[in-house]
Amino acid sequence: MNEYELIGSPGCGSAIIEMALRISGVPHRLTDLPYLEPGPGRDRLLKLNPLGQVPTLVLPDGRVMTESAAMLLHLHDVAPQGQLAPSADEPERVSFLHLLLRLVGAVYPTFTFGDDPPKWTLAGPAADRLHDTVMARRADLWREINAQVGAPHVLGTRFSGLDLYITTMTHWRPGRDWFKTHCPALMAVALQAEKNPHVAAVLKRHF
Ligand SMILES: N[C@@H](CCC(=O)N[C@@H](CS)C(=O)NCC(=O)O)C(=O)O
Repeated sequence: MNEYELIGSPGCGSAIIEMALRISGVPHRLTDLPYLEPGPGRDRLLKLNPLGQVPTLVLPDGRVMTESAAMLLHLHDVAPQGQLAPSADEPERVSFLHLLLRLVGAVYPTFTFGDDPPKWTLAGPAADRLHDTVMARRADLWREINAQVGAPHVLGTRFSGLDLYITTMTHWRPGRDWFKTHCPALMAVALQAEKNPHVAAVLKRHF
């Protein structure tokens, strides 16, 4: 079958890749799963992605990608008309790479380790401490990124896949009221991104 399969779940980071697929006009189908619930869906997901995470992307030739940043860069390779990433000769490329890796390498893991601390440590004071320290780290990271973003897009006048991360992740904890107060530049980027009808349609489906 000559289309991509995006395995995702409502409200998850798969929304970012769903937006990227739509904006780039790449033929795809969506498989939504209750990814944490035992069952045939999770069994299949674990075969494709041993971490059991979404998004997981199955390429038309059957190869599997399990990292959203890699998917974004790949979609830019196959459909550059989507403008998901600045090319190597564009000056915005440096900020793009830096912030993309900051989002997936530093911010995203705060959800992995902070959302359900007893999964990683003993329930009780150790879990409470892990939760509190990870939340503080997340707030520091968002403030740091807020200080680096341009307007109206993360990269200034140029749209990129970074805008898709921001508009999706501002829907996650600590939530949009917190962003409005503490990270107004990020909030402005998120609202600008929503003006794209593909982004708006995906946000409506997920949140
Ligand atoms: N580094 C991955 C992170 C993906 C991720 O953590 N996804 C969440 C859902 S939004 C998940 O699957 N969490 C379950 C888990 O980590 O066990 C990416 O950027 O795609």
